[in-house]
Order: sequence, then C-alpha cells, then structure tokens
Amino acid sequence: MISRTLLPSAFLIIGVFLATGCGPSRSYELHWKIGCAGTSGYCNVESAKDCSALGFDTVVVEVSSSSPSIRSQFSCYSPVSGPVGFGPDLPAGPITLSVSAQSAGGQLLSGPITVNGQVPSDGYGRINVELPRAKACSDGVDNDGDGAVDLNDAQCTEADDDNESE
Ligand SMILES: [Ca+2]
Ligand SMILES: [Ca+2]
Repeated sequence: MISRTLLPSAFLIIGVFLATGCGPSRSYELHWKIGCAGTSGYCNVESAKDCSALGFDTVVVEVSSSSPSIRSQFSCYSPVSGPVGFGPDLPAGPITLSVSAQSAGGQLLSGPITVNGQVPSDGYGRINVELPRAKACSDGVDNDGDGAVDLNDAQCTEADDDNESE
C-alpha cells in the first residue's frame, strides 16, 4: 500500500516526465559525412550498405566540454533520420564534440575529430562534421573483391597502405 504522503511526489515526478515529452532530446543535431573510398572527397552516407562498404558501423560522439564528458553512440546511418545523431539535454552555450567512427568490431576507423557548436537557449544547434575514410588496408573491407581483407591481402604491405590491389 502506498503511503498518502508519498502520492503528491509521485504525481510530481510523472508530471515532469510528461512535460519533457517523448521525442529525442536535442542540445545538438550532428550531421556527418564520411570520406569515399578511392577519392579525396567526402560522400554523404545514404544507406546502411554505404556504411558497410566503407567499413563503418558506429559513430561515437563525446561531449568533451561537459564534465564529466557525455558519450553517445549512433548507427552510421539511420533509415529514419539519415546520418545524424541527437545530443543529450545540455544548457545553452558553446559545446565541443569529439567524433569518431568505428567498425562493427569496435575498431577505431576515423577520428576523433573535434568540432565546436552552440546550444541555443531555445531548440538545438546543428553541427556538421566530415570524417576522413579509413585506409584501404585497415578498413575491414575487401576493397578489391579478391576475397582477402586488409593485411590478409598480399598487396597490402602495411596497415597504412591505401590500396589492396597493387
Ligand atoms: Ca580493406
Ligand atoms: Ca582484397
């Protein structure tokens, strides 16, 4: 049986929960691009297939300007929202994010890249980041389709090598 003195605080907690809503909390809205294989430019990742072709699985974002820092992980690409991640509730003001990309196995493939943004007093701040692609001989992908991946491919001499076929 619930004590009568506890009931008002229980209602207060429920009220606060409803007031914050059910949508994603957004201090920032981070949009990323990832470097394309075989080019020096960046591509938008538009499908999960694009991510796996590049070896990326997860984008890790750390709000390094918070103490302690706040870490979030996002899928490389979301069919609903695209290559985007939403920040936790944070007070208005400048923020610094540390962004990196990992393989499905948790291997660091790109970054961390430091980006600065601003949380407005109302709403959220949009932040763009460009993540360099991983080198062909350390991206976990069979880039030339010969069945051998990275250093298992005879044409890869070292992890920093950027060509699996020569
Ligand atoms: Ca590779
Ligand atoms: Ca290969």
